Amino acid sequence: MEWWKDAIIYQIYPRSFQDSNGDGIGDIPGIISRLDHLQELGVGAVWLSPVYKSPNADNGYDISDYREINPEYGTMEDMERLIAEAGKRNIRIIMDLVINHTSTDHYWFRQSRDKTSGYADYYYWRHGGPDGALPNNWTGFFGEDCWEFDPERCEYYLHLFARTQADLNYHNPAVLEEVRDILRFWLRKGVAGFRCDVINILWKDSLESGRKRLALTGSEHYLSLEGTHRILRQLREVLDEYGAFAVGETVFVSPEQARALCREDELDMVFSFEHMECDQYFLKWFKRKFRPEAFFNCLTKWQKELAWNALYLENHDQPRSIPRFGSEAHWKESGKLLATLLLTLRGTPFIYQGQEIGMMNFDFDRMRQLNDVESKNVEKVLRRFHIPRKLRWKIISRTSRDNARTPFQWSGGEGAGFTDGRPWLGINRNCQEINLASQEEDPDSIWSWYKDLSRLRRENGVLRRGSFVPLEAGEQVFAYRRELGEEKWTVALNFSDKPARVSCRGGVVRSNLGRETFDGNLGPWEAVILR
Ligand code: TEU
Ligand code: CA
Repeated sequence: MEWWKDAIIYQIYPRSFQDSNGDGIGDIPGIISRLDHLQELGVGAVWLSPVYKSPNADNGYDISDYREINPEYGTMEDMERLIAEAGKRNIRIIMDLVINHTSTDHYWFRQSRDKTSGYADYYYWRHGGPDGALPNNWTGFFGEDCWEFDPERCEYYLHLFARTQADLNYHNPAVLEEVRDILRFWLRKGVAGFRCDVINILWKDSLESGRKRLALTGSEHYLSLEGTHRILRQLREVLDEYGAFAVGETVFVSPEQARALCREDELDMVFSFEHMECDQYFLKWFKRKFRPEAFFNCLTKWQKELAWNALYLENHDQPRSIPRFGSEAHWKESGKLLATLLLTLRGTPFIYQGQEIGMMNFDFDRMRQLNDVESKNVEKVLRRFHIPRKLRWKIISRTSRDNARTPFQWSGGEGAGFTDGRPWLGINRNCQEINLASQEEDPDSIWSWYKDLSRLRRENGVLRRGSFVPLEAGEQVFAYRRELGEEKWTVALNFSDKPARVSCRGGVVRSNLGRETFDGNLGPWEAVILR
């Protein structure tokens, strides 16, 4: 039963969602206290970013025990209560499965430092070359080397991410068995499935040096290889024992590679990244002016080339979408326009916490306010290239993942209703203007629009299951139709500060400018849904 084709899924970054015990860190009891908010939004599932035991080098994406809850977030009883309380509201829980790597605090890694232990080759250990050369020339995702020397074992271990995130070696069959057991452990607890972290890089076909690249040298040895498909098929066997769901986070996939991953015997859907690259040059750190037409053409390509898409504009790795794809000057209209895009395309929409109230990028002004390991590592690289401090800050601040990780703004008061303690990451001072409480009573708010469109989608199969028919993808306007049987709905979105004209017509179902009839004229940042 493909419940995930009818549901809207909400992503929670637990550290920043709701603190319940005043330590300034979001936690599971806090999430439970906010389930009515999610029910009101009409979500069918929550993707919970990692809550497992972790030293927090990468805020939980460095796991030291897959079967223990990080005490900062609560207890296993809290987790079981969350699953139960969500279930009472028909909200499924999806766990974040991070199995490309573990923390170097993990028992397996600590044991593997001893060459004679049964865990010796759970990871990739290699000797360096002569005169201290690293085992190969690969470069990592966080801008640093991929090899760290361990003085105990006197060898290097591979880490494509932070140095305390050691890559697991799937050439060792014991590793996959351990992972299958971890899936069963959580499926037996009643979770509905998993969001699979960087799942298309699990299999490394060799550790040979690769062709020099500007980023990710060596990625031809692990990106979307056949070995990864073999692993996914063995994970799917366990998922099928429980009728469970899996969405893959698949970096750099093409539609063709995505199709090869989205199959009965592998993943249900994948997050692609291409539409998130329309405001950058070769790397996300080198921003360029957002190009709406490229964005529309990319979305159209993926709508046509994939039977089913995971739809997203924000997550815990991406800056906020209104300043990026919309307009700060037209904050409310463009926030609603982006919501309309997300909730009327074909696929499963993912709403990231705070997106439903139009939260914006952080208001920090210096590096020491940041937490994100990726931002800190990249800043070190820029420093090595003698980039001056002001320019370093400009490059980092526009792209840093911390933009999406500032605490949820529930209300305008001290602590924004997130905490009455000292928050682990700064709360945006705009919480006076942007917060849920001030929007709940306002029928014209971004929050009200998300709720309304969520219901519109729930009540109209054409939005959930209809086909996608492209109409216009120009400098300003993106227009498309959704068709199911006799139902033909048109969506027209003006991604610009200037009025626009479109040829499509119809009765107005919704307009974010409150228009009652439609004559083909779209105001700045106007979104219309026509029938
Ligand atoms: O992200 C994988 C990843 O490649 C992103 O970090 C990407 O490089 C970039 O940040 C977005 O363009 C996953 C998790 O989502 C991320 O939070 C983790 O840091 C990473 O894997 C390691 O687990
Ligand atoms: Ca807390």
